[in-house]
Amino acid sequence: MSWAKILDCGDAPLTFLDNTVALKQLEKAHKVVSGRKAKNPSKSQTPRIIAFGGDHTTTLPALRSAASRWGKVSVIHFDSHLDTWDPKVLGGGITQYIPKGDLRNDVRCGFDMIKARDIDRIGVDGVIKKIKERVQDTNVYISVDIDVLDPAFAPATGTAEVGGWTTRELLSILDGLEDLNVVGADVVEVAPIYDNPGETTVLAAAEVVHSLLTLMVQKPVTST
Ligand SMILES: [Mn+2]
Repeated sequence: MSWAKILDCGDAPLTFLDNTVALKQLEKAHKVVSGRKAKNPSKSQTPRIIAFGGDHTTTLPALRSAASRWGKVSVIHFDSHLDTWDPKVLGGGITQYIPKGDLRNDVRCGFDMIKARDIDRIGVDGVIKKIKERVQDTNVYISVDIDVLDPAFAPATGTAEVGGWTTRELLSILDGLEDLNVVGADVVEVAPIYDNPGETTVLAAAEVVHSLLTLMVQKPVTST
């Protein structure tokens, strides 16, 4: 579509010395794009951003930034992990598995869940239908942790989990989300240093980004 312009905004400056400062840096960097309004709302679109991780922490400041521009946003979160663990329960561990209370906190955060194996029961169309029923016509932020794919399709990630989706399944689901008001997105947890010589993971990630971009281009959204 001719109206869309795509711009590489480069890397966000990020300290590794202090997580709190790092989160603020990322939010500030995100706002370089999401802080802008459409120059002329009748003729141009509000800038939207797709961020690349980094680990999944990068989604939190991106969401804060997106919310400051768009107000309430629905989050569609593709991941083999919940990522909603209560920090008080989790303590200092980053990948520590806490069986009790995990789901309780996920529900408290407002998430509904579609499990990886549900796709065998309800199919790609069933997954798309459930997502669309959930978010309806709200503004949507899509976060894709590449570990939602099976390690056969995305080995280059920090916490791979077997039994995930194929790349084709994920792409078909993303493409099925056309008509949603996608106001922001990210692809995270890609660790190219772990990739194989065929670069399976980065190829998958690039195609996921392409699908996300297509969703944004197909459905212009303008903020007030
Ligand atoms: Mn994950």
